[in-house]
Amino acid sequence: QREPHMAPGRNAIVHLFEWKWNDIAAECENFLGPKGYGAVQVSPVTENVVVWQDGQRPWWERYQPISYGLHTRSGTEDELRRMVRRCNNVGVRTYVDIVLNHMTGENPNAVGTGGSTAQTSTKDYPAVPFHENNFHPTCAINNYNNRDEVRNCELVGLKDLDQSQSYVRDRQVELINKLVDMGVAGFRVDGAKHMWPEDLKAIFERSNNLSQEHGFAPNTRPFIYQEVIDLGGEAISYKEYLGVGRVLDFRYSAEIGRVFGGGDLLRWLVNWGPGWNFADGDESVVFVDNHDNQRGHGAGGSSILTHKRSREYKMAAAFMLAHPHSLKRVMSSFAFEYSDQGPPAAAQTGDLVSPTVNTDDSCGSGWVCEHRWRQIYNMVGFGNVVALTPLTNWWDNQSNQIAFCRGDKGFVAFNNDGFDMDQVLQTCLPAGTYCDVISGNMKGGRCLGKSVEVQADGKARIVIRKSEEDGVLAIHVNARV
Ligand code: AAO
Repeated sequence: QREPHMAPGRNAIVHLFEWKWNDIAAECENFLGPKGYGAVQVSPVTENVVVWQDGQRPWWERYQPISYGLHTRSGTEDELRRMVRRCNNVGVRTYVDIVLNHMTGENPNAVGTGGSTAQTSTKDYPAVPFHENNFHPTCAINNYNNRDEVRNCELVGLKDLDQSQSYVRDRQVELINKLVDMGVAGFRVDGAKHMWPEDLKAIFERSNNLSQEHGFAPNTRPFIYQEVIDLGGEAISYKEYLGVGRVLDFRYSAEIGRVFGGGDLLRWLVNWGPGWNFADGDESVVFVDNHDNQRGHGAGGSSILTHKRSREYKMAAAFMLAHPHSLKRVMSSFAFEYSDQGPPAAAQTGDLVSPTVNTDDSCGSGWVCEHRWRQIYNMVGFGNVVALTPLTNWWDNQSNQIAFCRGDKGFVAFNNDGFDMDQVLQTCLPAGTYCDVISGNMKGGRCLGKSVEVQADGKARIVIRKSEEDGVLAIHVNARV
């Protein structure tokens, strides 16, 4: 089901990777709601096996369910329930990252975040319960050109559930419905490529309608977006999954990183969208980076831009959010030095540490919080102002300076050349003085960044110097001086 069910006027998802439920609830009220975010994707909610490795707990333990209880490092079931309600109350939807493909990997002493245990060598998970006969026989995925192997064997040794069994489906439908009844609006389906699309369809078709008690319209179905890594050249195509819901578009992530990382001229973005071999906008969810490819897992390799290359990253994120193509997801990370490194946590217990907030709205205590960077949250706001308007008046200098209008609501320009941009361009906006929301906020009617004077004919002098902190300028009708 492809409709995201966001509140009116909201359009972007943010992934608060590894955040605690209580902190997300507060973030919905203090920041996501006020800044116009439409939904939060949360880390897996199901109880997972605890993994200690090199004196710390890797982030990826969350992707190894040991039961369908809802007690994780992010908090208890009650805390999750309260979070979903508090976020819905301020117009922010919750999408749950759901791990249906598998349970844990091999683990001689498997104990979960809620105290459940499992006998992994015999595929015995008494807390669900799942037993050996609920799993596919053991075999490894080596060949992505063999669709049966990809779907019936084990992804990196994770015990592979057989979703064709009605018993397995029943347990998974129960999990989904428990979450939907809590007010959850959608699901990011982990490892969808490793399950048969007809099984996923059968499972999600049995989900309850979204909860009217939580403010959803009658007969509305949960939003589904699936992780199907398809860069081309493998047996499985993302198209097989469109009957279930949207797919995460990994080609988009790889290409936006390649272009803004300097691998191509910005002028070629003129036909950004299906012309670049992407899924259609209403079939996909797009992103600059995700929790895997920002650290070398999954797909995309070295072309992926992350917060570590902040200037290029902000330009790519601004372009994604300014452009009409598809539904956008913003990544919000914790700082890391190596790929297995877990989120900020207490050394002895592994309990998660909450993010702190600095006076400039950015985060501390080891959290990066890209979603709190002015250049990013103001472009989420820009996207809300220009929603549904077409892209018009494309301009470029045949190199790395580009600009375009979104109807008569917004205008954006980018300079990725090694020299200043200084041009008189058509902005499509009514005459007036506008505040560039990239270089500063509007505060008390004053613009703290650069101002742009739009003339009666809609033209304005647009300047982005190469020495500036950011290579973007964005103005819209809701930020007039
Ligand atoms: C951990 C340990 C393992 C251990 C295992 C079990 O790291 O050593 O064996 O536990 O004890 C995450 C981590 C894993 C972790 C796992 C469980 O990333 O390291 O394993 O939790 O704790 C494939 C899947 C895709 C998956 C991705 C990581 O298709 O679904 O691998 N992503 C999701 C989650 C992810 C999570 C899981 C799934 C599991 O987002 O966080 O894993 O729940 C090709 C295929 C892709 C495939 C990649 C990587 O990609 O197309 O489908 O992704 O290979 O194997 C070019 C190609 C591109 C290719 C890529 C990489 O870019 O164009 O197609 O190269 O070769």
